[in-house]
Amino acid sequence: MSINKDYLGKFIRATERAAIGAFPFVGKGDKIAADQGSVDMMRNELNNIEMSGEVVIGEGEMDEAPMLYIGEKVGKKNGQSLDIALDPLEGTNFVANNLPNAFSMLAVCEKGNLFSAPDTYMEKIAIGQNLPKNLLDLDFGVEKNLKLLSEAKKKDIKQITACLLKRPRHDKIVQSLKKLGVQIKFISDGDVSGAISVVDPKTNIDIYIGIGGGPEGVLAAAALSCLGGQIQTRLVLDDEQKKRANKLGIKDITRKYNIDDMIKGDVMFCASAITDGDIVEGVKDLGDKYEVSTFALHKNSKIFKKTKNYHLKNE
Ligand code: VTB
Repeated sequence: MSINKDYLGKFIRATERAAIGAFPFVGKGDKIAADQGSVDMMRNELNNIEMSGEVVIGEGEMDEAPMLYIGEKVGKKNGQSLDIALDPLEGTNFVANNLPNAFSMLAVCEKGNLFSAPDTYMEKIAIGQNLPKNLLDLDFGVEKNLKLLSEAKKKDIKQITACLLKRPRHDKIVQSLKKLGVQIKFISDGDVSGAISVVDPKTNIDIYIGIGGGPEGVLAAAALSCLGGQIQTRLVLDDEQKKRANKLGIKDITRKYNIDDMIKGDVMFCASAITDGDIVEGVKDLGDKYEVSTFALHKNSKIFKKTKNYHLKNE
């Protein structure tokens, strides 16, 4: 089964409206207001879509009562049954501080096909397309993984670029990468676009590695699944989080997830840039309207596109 391709335009509109919702807060230092602006807009749009949608990755759990909580039903309850992972504002710091790479994004699978990762940390290792399936493994360690990648890509290890979040928890990985002579590209936040960069030859990034958010790992997996990339992940949980993971139906908390374990079957992915991004340009204020750019993917219909749409301000 496939997701009806007519949905893609509607999901593009949902991330574009969410990007517009956050746009007035660019550079205003208020992460919470920016997030709320994008959540409100995305929720409105999703509820206009003829689908029986359910949020499986969202803004939090029901008892915290946010909008777009995990389990919230969205849409007009009359179309295809779809599961949605969403992040109306990925990169709240980027918006607050007017830095590049803030996005509104979502991923959609048919009911039951999208891994409902808890909002905890997750180990991740991602590589691009045209490489042997399941080439790398989180348990191999940095050195073996980098050697395997360098052999498979027929590229000297010193020519390999690894992208990772700049965090003290990655000091050991960084040490190993430096020892191997690998080039490092640090990012300060926004590890969905960091992980996706492995499939974009323009970025020159060969591997994404390290610990980031669990929901962000699934969103990255959705995009990579459309584009033939790979990602392996494993949840990183403290005791309280183990209970939450259990609630989401995760029995084996030490399990490693390959991309097909997280994203089954068909998938759509949309990311609209709020501030200028490596993938697409940010929202532009054109006076009476906004110009919004989106990276939109649909696996089964092989649609991989960057689009630009205009939204009247008095809509
Ligand atoms: C990443 C990144 C997010 O959080 O998941 C990161 O994608 C991980 O958390 O944009 P820490 O900041 O605690 O390291 C963000 O940077 C912010 O949600």
